[in-house]
Amino acid sequence: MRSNWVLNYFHEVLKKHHAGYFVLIDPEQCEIEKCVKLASEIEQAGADAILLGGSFLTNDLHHIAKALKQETELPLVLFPGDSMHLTPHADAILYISLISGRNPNYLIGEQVKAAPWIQRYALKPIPTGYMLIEGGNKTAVEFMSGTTPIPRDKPDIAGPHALAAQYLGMQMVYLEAGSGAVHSVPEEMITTVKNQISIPIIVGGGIRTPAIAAKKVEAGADFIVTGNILEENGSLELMKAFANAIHG
Ligand code: 1GP
Repeated sequence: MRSNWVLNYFHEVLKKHHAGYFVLIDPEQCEIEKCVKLASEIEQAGADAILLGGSFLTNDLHHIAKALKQETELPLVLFPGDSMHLTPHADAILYISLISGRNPNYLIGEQVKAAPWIQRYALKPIPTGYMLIEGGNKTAVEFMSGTTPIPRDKPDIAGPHALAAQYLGMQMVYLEAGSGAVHSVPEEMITTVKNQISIPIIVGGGIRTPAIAAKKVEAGADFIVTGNILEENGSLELMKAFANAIHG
């Protein structure tokens, strides 16, 4: 039995719905009143958790996380760009290692700097193999991490990366095309990865319609993340449509 209640909750979501829906709030784009309203709508829409994070941060994460937490019962999960993106006002953290890259700072450096703070803040760490997949444009995470994404037509390269994550003991794999990607992660790659691992797969980046989200789930995605599309067009109806498409 896992002692991490957020990870347990994710597995309960998968038992109940087969696939889950995370909505990403980028604190850098967050005007507090708008974000608090969005958090409440995310819950009403039937999403399963809120991810909070981005590649670059100059806003006050403590203030934003505290306000979001007061508004919603959903788990608030940090999705950090680096070891400075931490706050005690969240429930958990995707403890990501950028395994598609070969930059030691994002493989282990930031994780070491963050570890004592995660302990101090009593955040539940969710060890996650983070894989950047070419999405048709240069994304913030590619630039900030100085790593090369896996080519989108090379599922045979993605598969062993995901398997290595599982063998290293990671609890999830995140296939990331990057926020605002022109092309989302190809279904063929999702299926190839799915066939090689048994830990849940998160897929995000450039997913703009519920129909596309449903295709990713059909291909093998366990959790779908949307960010930009809601920040741009944030609407309860659209989020409901995503939640329904993903939950089937
Ligand atoms: C980015 O996967 C997330 O890390 C979400 O991407 O903003 O393109 O939906 P979008």
